[in-house]
Amino acid sequence: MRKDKILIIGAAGQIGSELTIALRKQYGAAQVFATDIKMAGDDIVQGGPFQILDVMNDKMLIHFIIRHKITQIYHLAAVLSGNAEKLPIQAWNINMDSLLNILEIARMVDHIKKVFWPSSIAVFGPTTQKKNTPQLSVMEPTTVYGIAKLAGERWCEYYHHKYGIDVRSVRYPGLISYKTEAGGGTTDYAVEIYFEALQEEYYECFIKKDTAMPFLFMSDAIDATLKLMETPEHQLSIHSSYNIGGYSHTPEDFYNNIKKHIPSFRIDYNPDFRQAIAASWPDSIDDQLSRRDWGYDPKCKLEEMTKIMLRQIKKQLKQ
Ligand code: AKB
Repeated sequence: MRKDKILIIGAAGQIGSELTIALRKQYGAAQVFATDIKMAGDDIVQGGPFQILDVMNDKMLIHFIIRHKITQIYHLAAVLSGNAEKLPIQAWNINMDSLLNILEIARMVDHIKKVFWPSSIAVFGPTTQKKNTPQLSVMEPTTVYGIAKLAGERWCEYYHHKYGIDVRSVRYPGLISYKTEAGGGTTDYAVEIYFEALQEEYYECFIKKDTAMPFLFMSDAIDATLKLMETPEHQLSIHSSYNIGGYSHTPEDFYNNIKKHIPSFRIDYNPDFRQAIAASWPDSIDDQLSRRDWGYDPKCKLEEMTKIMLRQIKKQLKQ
């Protein structure tokens, strides 16, 4: 078993709740310290060390990291795009200050070897090439979440160049998962639609039917994250954040796919403020650098994903 000791911040969230389980399998449960500002699910709390921890409290954070001799940090806590638009300054403060807390601690504490921090397709904006968006591109995000992610990427690269911090990141597209419902994002409709299809056989979608965005199933997102973190540092050419694509879909694609399994499923489109956010993001992503540098290779396409989502949510609803 490896000696790494891993801290996960945001272990109760959409990514954290699945990444914690995957990391515990890989490193051993006792080595992975799951934390969040709120209580996590039973499998996280009972499957290994869990503690309530606020990433904004830098004194408690550094104390925790030194006491447990943490060597890797996964900082997943964030206010997502939709919620951030409602409280822009608070969202900026939380998203930026928490990252800077982690980067500063990584600079000061010798035993921290690696940091993972997620960026997002939200770093792009309406002036970016929409289809097959390149790694290096025009970046003029129009959301507070996107502005913070772009600034965060710059800080990660700055800490890498100036202090040699090994911080790694990917620009996640919309993530689709059944375990924890997404919270406050623009791509959340693609999770909600499955829950509503099974519970109500009806969904009112807040994005227009033909607006495309890139999506990735959670198992591929977890796989990508672990792969990037395992790659020898000298193979990495990007120290801000890597583009990772997935599969480009519209709400209508999800609807038509679900309808194959639930013929009575109905949908209405009632776009809200998140439509403008979705319209400003890329349709699809060029991820050739991720494929070349660390072997990114997503597998789960829409048909397969729909089968898994419906099967797993049905199981959950019965419990
Ligand atoms: C959101 O919709 O805010 C997130 C993201 C794409 O970063 N899922």
